[in-house]
Amino acid sequence: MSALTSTVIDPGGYELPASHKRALRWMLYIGYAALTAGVFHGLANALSYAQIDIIGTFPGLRSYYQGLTAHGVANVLIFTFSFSNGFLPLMTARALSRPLDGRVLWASFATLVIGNVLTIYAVVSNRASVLFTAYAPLQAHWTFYIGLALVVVSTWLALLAMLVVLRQWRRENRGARIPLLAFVSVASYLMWFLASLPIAVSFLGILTPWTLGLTDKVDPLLTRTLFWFTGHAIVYAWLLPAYVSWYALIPRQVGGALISDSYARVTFILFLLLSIPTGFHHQYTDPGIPTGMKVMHGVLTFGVFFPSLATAFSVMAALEIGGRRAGGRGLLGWIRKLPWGDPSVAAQLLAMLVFVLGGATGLVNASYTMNQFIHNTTWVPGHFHMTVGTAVALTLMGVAYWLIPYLTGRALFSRKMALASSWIYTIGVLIFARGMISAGLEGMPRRIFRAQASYNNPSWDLGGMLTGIGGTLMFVAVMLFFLVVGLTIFAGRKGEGPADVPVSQTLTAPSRVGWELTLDRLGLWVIVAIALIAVAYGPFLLTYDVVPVSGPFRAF
Ligand code: HAS
Repeated sequence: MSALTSTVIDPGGYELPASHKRALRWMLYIGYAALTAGVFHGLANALSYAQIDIIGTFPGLRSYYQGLTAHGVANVLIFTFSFSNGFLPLMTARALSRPLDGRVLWASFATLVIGNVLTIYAVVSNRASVLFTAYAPLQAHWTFYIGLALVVVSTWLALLAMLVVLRQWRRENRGARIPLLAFVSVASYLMWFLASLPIAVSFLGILTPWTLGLTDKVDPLLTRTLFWFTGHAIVYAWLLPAYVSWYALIPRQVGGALISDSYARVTFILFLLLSIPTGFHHQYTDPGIPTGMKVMHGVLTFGVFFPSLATAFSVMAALEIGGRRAGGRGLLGWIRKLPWGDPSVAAQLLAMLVFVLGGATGLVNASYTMNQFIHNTTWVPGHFHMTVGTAVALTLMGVAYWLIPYLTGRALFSRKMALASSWIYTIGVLIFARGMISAGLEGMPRRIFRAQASYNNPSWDLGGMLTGIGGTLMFVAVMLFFLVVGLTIFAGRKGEGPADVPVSQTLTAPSRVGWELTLDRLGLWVIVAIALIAVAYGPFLLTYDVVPVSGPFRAF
């Protein structure tokens, strides 16, 4: 029990300059606005599986695929990265108690805005109905590729802002360990930086010249491969900001403590190393990729499963400490003692619980043979609505319940409404995913406009109906969330926001000697990550014969 009380406490109290807070706040607002805009299309897609067509009620919307593109781009690309651009630099500056470089921060903001405007133009004008998985042969307008490339550049600028402040801090604190909150924030975006290079090459070097008519034909398999090189790691770029909260904030919010500083660092280093060399598991069914390469990526996918498993143990232990400190007894009595009435905590606990199911379905996807059954069925959206759609989205909603009050200085408008939103969302996603998963096992294809499909199968009816019901509940929950955030910004009681970021305590201080010092050598880990990527992708890319066979298709 004494171990549960001896904790390393963050000194706290650093206040960011007001103009930095403003830039970070606006990036978060863009993210949460994208979440809200995207779920309107999400509702339409979910209802279409229940054979209810509301797509016609969207003014200016020309096809199901235009709506599906808008949903994917807004919810998994704009929401997640706008949030991270605001959240990760904020956490870094706060942990290092130093201001960010204001010019880089505002440059990141400006690039994000311009990228968004171009992307929205392309999607809204139906010039880019290529879905969020943008590769050949479907072709989009140049504004789509340049717009998304600029969003990526904005994330690089956010990373630069973090690296600059980290370098300054290291110069002034030679030999000191990087505070954990800063370490995990920087490691998250370092991984994403490496992962995002191929998609930038594909969008700017291959697809933009193609859409501008500078080249006639492109190689679809090459653009798919470059997309999935980035495209699997992207899911961890979405996940890691949520993990930053689960490791470095939630333990404090529940009155617990992180069990081990090094354990957390090792987990993030494993993500840096293993998130990227796994992309072929999205291409198990693609011809033209040697089976040996697919198997290697399959094995590494089981490798990247491990740090999430480790996270489950570590986060659970931190929660248990909190629950026991609050008087929880017995094997599971501590769970009831967690602060379920705190909407920020409740949202994130529910997100974790749903992620257990999301992770389990990921294992099925990753298995080379089982993947053949579920690939391109609704099983896959069932999986990813429990991962990015809940583990990430619900966590980021939970974070908003303290972060928006912290940045605006206004009290959360309604705890009850916020709590209701999280519970409705969780119930909704469980019904939704149950529908998608079971219908997927019956072979219902994903990405079909079932409301008007000329082929159908009665065995999909139950799954389709559950998808529609669950999706409607998720929509209602996000509307409630939007209301709470909007009312907090405009009508929350002034001067009542939290004074500080809830930085976790750790049971033991980071070691100042021995092998653990190596953990902080982020440059070294980046080099190891590059070496692993070279092993996993090098043989394929170096021997691949590029065959530009595909002209442009604008199908919808
Ligand atoms: Fe995935 C497809 C494999 C995780 C997202 N995935 C997708 C797609 C998306 C996506 C968007 O191998 C579709 C892309 C498309 O449009 O085609 N995925 C995995 C595996 C994992 C995994 C092995 N995926 C994610 C995450 C995502 C995400 C995370 C978003 C953020 N996925 C695949 C594969 C495919 C795929 C194949 C291709 C399928 C195909 O054929 O098309 C693993 O990383 C999962 C590990 C997770 C765990 C769970 C740990 C649980 C934790 C919670 C602990 C709970 C606590 C609760 C502490 C091991 C950490 C305590 C609370 C109390 C109250 C006590």
